Amino acid sequence: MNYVDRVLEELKRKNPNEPEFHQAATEILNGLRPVVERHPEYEKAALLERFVEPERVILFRVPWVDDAGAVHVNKGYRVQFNSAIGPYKGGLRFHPSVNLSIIKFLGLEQILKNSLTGLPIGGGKGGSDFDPKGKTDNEIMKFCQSFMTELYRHIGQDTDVPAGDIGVGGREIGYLFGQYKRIRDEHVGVLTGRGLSYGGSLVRTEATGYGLIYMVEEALRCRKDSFAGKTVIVSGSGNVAIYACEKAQSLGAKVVAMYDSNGYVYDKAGIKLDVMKQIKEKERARIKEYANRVKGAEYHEGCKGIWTIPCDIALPCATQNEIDEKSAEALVKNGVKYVGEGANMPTTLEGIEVFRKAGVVFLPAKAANAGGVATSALEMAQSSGRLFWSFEEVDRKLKSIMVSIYHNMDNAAREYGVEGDYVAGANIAGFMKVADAMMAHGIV
Ligand code: NDP
Ligand code: 2IT
Repeated sequence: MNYVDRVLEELKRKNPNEPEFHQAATEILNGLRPVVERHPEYEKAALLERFVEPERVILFRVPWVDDAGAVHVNKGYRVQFNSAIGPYKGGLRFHPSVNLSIIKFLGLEQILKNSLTGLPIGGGKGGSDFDPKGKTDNEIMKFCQSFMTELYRHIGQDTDVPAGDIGVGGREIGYLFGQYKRIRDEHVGVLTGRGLSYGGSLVRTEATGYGLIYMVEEALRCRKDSFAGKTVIVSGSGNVAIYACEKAQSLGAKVVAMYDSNGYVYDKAGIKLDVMKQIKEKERARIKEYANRVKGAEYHEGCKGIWTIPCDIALPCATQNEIDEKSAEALVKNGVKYVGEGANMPTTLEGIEVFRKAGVVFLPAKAANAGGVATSALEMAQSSGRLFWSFEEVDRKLKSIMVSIYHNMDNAAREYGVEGDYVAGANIAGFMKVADAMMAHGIV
């Protein structure tokens, strides 16, 4: 049996019941087949076996008391996956679906994503099965304080630097930072996505969505095309989705549909982002509200239908596996030309295959959504240097990072004989730097 197949088989045997982790590992290792063929020394050093095994997994109890005085217990996670090229870096996800498989898939992806940014950050991920929906501000604060009361001992500005992800935004980072500072008595860049008054960076809020659009824009530009006049679907209506929508609209695209986990809105005239921001960012209400407020907009229960709306460009920005084989087929049938993944692993392996066969330009998550973590690394740089860069300066750096990532994955795909296959290209380009560092460090 060849090296990659053997490692994948062993991984599935040693980590049963972790389907998301298996899926991410399969996608990554399949892309690395030509690399390990060219580098037999990797197999001798058991490099892939070490690469897919987290350096450390931390699991902890998070007890908290709600406003009515009832006691709740959630699970807390931090997977410190790989620190070969820098301190562990990656978000925290608060969502009832969170389990070890999901945190490990996200952590594994994060290693290569962070490497692709070209900045010195390793890979990690964490979170909790806590459900922030319907909780009061006080309950969110209580939960965040309890979570940090355990997490603080495992993180540090040169060790592990968490940030946001699903269910963790500016408000949660504020509460987490407040508790860290109180326990450690240190005002340092231990978390990113901080508020601007206490060490945050301009553009971090917009970074993942803007970065996604900068990459798609570069892919369009290289094909002598642009966003102007394109019909776009953006799934989700959270941090990534809102700022992807904003930047796409500013470049002349028409975003016609978005969703939350209950259903989608279809607005043929183009999403009114000020209304969407009011509902989602300010009121934390359901997307259904949009159709009550905007004339001509339709609301449909359930999410899947969004992918049957004709579009030129599809940007899944909500969660894993939101585009399955059927949805991919519907998109292709309706003429989709570009798919840019704002969420992590939003397309199933079968869905990716449908896009590949149809010749859709497919920009995979670890490249396309790297703008968020790249700007987190810029926040870390500003914290260490006690600096504060202007919006324009951070935005310019973000754009140049996204354009470089696009060309690095494009070149890697060419170099390894899989031209145009950006799934393989991103995996290869991200892996080479990590592999080099791991080889230099010896067997650790
Ligand atoms: P938010 O919590 O701000 O928003 C998440 C959005 O996705 C909400 O609209 C939410 O709907 C929807 N959603 C979540 N789960 C589901 C589901 N099971 N089915 C349908 N819709 C769902 O998160 P972000 O915008 O920060 O994250 C979105 C994606 O982008 C994630 O995959 C994340 O890992 C990825 N990402 C985020 C980065 C960041 O900087 N924030 C960086 C790189 C990637 P509802 O409100 O109903 O739950
Ligand atoms: O998936 C991701 O890259 C993030 N959630 C952002 C991580 C970060 O550290 O900014």
